Amino acid sequence: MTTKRKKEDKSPETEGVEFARGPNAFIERRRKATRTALVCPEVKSRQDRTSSIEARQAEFASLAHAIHLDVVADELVPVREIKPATYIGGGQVEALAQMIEERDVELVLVDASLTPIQQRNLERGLGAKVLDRTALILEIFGERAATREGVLQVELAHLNYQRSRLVRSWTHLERQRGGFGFIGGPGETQIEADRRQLRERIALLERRIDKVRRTREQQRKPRNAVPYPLVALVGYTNAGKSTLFNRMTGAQVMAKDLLFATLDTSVRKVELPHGKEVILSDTVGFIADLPTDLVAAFRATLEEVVTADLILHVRDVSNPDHEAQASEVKLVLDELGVSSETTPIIEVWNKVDLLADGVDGVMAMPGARSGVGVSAVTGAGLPELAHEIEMALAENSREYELIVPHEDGEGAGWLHRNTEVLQRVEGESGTTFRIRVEPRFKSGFLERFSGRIVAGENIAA
Ligand SMILES: Nc1nc2c(ncn2[C@@H]2O[C@H](COP(=O)(O)OP(=O)(O)OP(=O)(O)O)[C@@H](O)[C@H]2O)c(=O)[nH]1
Ligand SMILES: [Mg+2]
Repeated sequence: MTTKRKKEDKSPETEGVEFARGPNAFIERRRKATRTALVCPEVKSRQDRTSSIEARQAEFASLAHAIHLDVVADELVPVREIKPATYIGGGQVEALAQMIEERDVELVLVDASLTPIQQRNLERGLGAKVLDRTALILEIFGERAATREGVLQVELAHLNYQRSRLVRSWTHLERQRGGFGFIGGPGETQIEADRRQLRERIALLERRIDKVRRTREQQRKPRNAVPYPLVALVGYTNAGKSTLFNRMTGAQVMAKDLLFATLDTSVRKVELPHGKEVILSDTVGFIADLPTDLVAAFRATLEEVVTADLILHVRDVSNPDHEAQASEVKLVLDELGVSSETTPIIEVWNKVDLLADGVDGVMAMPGARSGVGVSAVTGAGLPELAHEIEMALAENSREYELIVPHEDGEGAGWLHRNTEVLQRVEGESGTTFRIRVEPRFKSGFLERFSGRIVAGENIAA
């Protein structure tokens, strides 16, 4: 890991507060990797999953590897009916407990969302620490977060997760959880004290995030004000967003065969073949069952996605499960209030080099007609992608002609800052501008200039 969280932070807003003390790690970091067992419950009664159990099991293993655990067992457990007390059946708990004892397992990761009661009962029954999928994802995010805002957001999500779990009586495990108030003995009073401390810390974090965000927004303004269209890469984790971003911009964002390699947003200016310049942004990847808290926490970081003029949905079509992954991405976009109704979306079918028939093979896949087949690694299909981007932007940006009176210097300034000025002709009554407006500036433009538009769309408006 290249980006380690800073131990000390001496900026005014954090002075006197020690960052590293927050309860933002569930798993102790030791020199020797934790001996871990993975448990993938295969729930028979659940029909909502489109992905195959094998794909899901492989993904869960990748998640565990993303934080360098020593995986000594990987069990598929059929579940006919979810047990309120232990999630899996009693006999299965016993069988697992025996395996855990034999292999000296310290940590059990369950690919499900466990209730606090299930978690506690499983810990008792298995004799090892138990974490669910949400906790594992939080753990990865906690390790990856590099920017101040990222660190704060992840800690906040962590605390909210813990708060919902403060119903248990703390057992021997509290030693392992370390730091911050979980040290005292179990019992009602301790839980109350923990709860109060959590509440206070959450409030503190929220205030601090708010502050960081305001600073960031001020810094962001100049960039947002550039009249270039904003193009955002989104997609399932490991789909190849960063590789494509690097390929298109010549940047050096970390791209790795690692889930959640990217947590923070990068932006770069790119010139398209016909000279049009756009701002391209690379963001955090999505995953099935992304904790809602985290989606909410990363809303601000995902602002590029929310305000984008165009979205490139990157799909790893070499993954047999890419249909299900695409549906998960759409669910998260939904949560962010983004859909093809609000923003044009181009599907980028990536990694065609791994398919036997390359781009042709991809085009034969069901649903591929709406997408562009590319390989971020070999560069195949990238000229076509650039063309599609140009087309989509041309279709969605609008040209207008309007007259701005000479005395309205501020109006002319606004046009120069927020639109692309294609032509400018000085006349007697004022300056005639021919401009192009990107969708995200359109309402501001119409509000300000609707009475002066002489040609273009919505003249009547
Ligand atoms: N063969 C092949 N591999 C690719 C292609 N694009 C990306 N990869 C590989 O896929 C892995 C993941 O790529 P990234 O660019 O890090 O993926 P990402 O979508 O940014 O992933 P996160 O940041 O984790 O969400 C890396 O090992 C890349 O080398 C491609 O077109 N072909
Ligand atoms: Mg990435």
